[in-house]
Amino acid sequence: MAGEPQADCLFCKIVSGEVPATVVRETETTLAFRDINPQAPTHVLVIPKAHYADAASLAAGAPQLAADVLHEAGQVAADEKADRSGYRIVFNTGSGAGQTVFHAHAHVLGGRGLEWPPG
Ligand code: DGP
Repeated sequence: MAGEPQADCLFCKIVSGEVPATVVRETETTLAFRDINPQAPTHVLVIPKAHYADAASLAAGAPQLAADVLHEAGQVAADEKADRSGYRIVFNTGSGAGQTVFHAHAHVLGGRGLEWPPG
């Protein structure tokens, strides 16, 4: 059920502590941790602690929580000083767009020049 922990979800396991991660920020509702395969000097994932499969279902099912994730993404960028030169917040949505973990997450990418359009 949306919002409930999923036994087979990697990011739910990071929330519970079963799988370790390098956590950089935490609130009551969100967790931010470094991506295991960084694509930029700053590459942090911000997730809702509650399980939603992707950004759209998060926004539809829990709009305040979606706002919390966006707020924390901005805070991560400020903490990492990525906001000085610009940064990107990315929600890959669906396997065709590169989503591999089906627990909503914002990638916060910064610390280098970022091209447009993305690949
Ligand atoms: P996406 O492809 O948008 O679903 O992004 C999933 C990201 O999750 C990808 O950039 C790699 C990252 N990732 C996968 N497994 C782990 C893990 O065990 N720990 C951490 N910290 N990141 C992970």
